[in-house]
Amino acid sequence: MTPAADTERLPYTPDQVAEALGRSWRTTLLTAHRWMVLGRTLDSRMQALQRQGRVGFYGAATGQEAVNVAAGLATTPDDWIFPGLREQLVALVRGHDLVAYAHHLFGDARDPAVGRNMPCHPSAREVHYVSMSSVIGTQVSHAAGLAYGLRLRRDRGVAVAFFGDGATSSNDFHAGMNLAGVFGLPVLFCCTNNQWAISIPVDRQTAAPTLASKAREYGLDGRRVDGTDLVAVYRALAESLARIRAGGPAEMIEFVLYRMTPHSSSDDPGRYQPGDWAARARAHDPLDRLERWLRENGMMDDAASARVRADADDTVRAAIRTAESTPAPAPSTLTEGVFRDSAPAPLAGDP
Ligand SMILES: Cc1ncc(C[n+]2csc(CCOP(=O)(O)OP(=O)(O)O)c2C)c(N)n1
Ligand SMILES: [Mg+2]
Repeated sequence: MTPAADTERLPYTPDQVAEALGRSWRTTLLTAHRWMVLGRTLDSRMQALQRQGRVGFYGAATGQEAVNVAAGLATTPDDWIFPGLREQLVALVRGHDLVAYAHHLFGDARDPAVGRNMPCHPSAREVHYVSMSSVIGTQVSHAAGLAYGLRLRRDRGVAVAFFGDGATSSNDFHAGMNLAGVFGLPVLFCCTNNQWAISIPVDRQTAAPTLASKAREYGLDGRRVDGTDLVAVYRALAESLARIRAGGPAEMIEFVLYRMTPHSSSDDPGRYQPGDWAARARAHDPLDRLERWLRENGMMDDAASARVRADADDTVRAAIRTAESTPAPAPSTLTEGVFRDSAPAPLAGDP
């Protein structure tokens, strides 16, 4: 399976970008750049902290920031996000507080889930960001189910499900796509094809010519988009969301991109990736591509870029400092919200 057309830089004129992003295209690009830098900064800090033993686990989204930021900007508050492992930036762009997310990463007393979930598995009710299910592919059918509810309630929202290339081999992918197709549900399936399911490359995962082609077999529109091109990603998402919001059927977009980090902090890709993978992935870095375009078109210089990076670094470090100095959840919280009474009475005969 070949990736989307390789391009050295975003091949657009400013007029073409304006047409793709609308009247406030300059603000959109600069806002997207700021968020992409924030995501990149958070990933690199958290990976270092995990290595230092300060957080238990981390799954980076490095290389996938264009999709996450564009999704955060193109969706509306009515929409619902069903993430995989790498979409936390979508929640932040939609308004989830970075400090709250840092509390979650440290599993401390102010973590909205009071330390019950693995780090990197947040939920953010206020921005309709549903808790990630670690069971690969299940969010595809969860999203279709919620979309069924939205249809019944005549709600304007669209359910947006994110899942990896590997997830397209799961039972739940089949169940969710089929349900969405049969009932014409308001759901947008976003496949982030980073070309690896841990150690399994995408061409060992499926004999289908593309992942987007799978959608067509369920009667849905399936398109491939270069997931490292912020403009193309934003336009594709905005167009699909508008069609679905207007009553159109579910759609799937396959975003082709490159996993630039290990699968997670528990992985060693040196054992299975070809030696030139890292260099190939770096050549398709979505942040580099956007920043180069901004510089070539007079919208960014060294000073502005350094400022954005310094701001992101300050913001991320401050959030981490706050979370790291927060105590662990009290042991008594273990059963709160789980049982009606604070702890179940021991069974007769228990020691
Ligand atoms: C049902 C199930 N099988 C296996 C796993 C172990 N597992 C965790 S992540 C992963 C690969 C996922 O790959 P992909 O869907 O491409 O997403 P990516 O991690 O690349 O974003 C696997 C097999 C799991 N969590 N759930
Ligand atoms: Mg993958």
